[in-house]
Amino acid sequence: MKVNSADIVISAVKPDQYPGEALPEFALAGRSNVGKSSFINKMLNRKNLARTSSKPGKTQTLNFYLINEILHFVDVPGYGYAKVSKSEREAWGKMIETYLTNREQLRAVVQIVDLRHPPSKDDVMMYNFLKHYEIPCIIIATKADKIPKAKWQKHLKIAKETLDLDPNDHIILFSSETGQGKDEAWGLLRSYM
Ligand SMILES: Nc1nc2c(ncn2[C@@H]2O[C@H](COP(=O)(O)OP(=O)(O)OP(=O)(O)O)[C@@H](O)[C@H]2O)c(=O)[nH]1
Ligand SMILES: [Mg+2]
Repeated sequence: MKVNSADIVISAVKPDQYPGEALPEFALAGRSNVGKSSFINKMLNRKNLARTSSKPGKTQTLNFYLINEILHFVDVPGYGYAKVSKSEREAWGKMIETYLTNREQLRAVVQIVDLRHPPSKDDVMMYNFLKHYEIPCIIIATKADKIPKAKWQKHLKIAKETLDLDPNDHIILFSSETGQGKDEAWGLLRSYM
């Protein structure tokens, strides 16, 4: 996919703020600091359009990006971030759940996991949540650049087993550093458009 234009449209916290257009939409999901915003930037060839940080908890709202005037990416706050208050965490959880379970435009969720480690309990919960609501999902195992190539397949297998991945679901090796997996990810996203 050749990205000619990519801009933030709105940072939303509730449904009446979501963009009104009926464009296909893809939302990110994943642990805080796993690399959701970095994934968006890599896919769009933009350095810091989606704000990233080495500290978890950077993304705090639902951030809608319009791409080539034909689709939206939605950046989402990460889960499992211990340093926010319980009430704040609950508010984020509600905001994300409301979005994921009601948004008609949502074509698929891109769930990001860290290839270096087995998926966490929260990752498994998120995956099961998507399955329960029959929301199509694409799993991205990112930060592949951080482990030797010889270990990729072993780690991928652990990720599949830990998530108990549906054989129909795809998991893609990815790196926001090197761009590995980018074409494959676009190919899959296209198939949902
Ligand atoms: N080496 C490497 N670092 C990455 C990769 N993806 C993300 N990072 C780094 O991981 C950190 C977190 O990235 P973000 O994209 O901000 O993570 P996030 O999931 O959006 O985090 P929250 O917004 O807090 O939920 C940053 O320091 C990124 O540079 C990757 O593929 N490889
Ligand atoms: Mg982020």
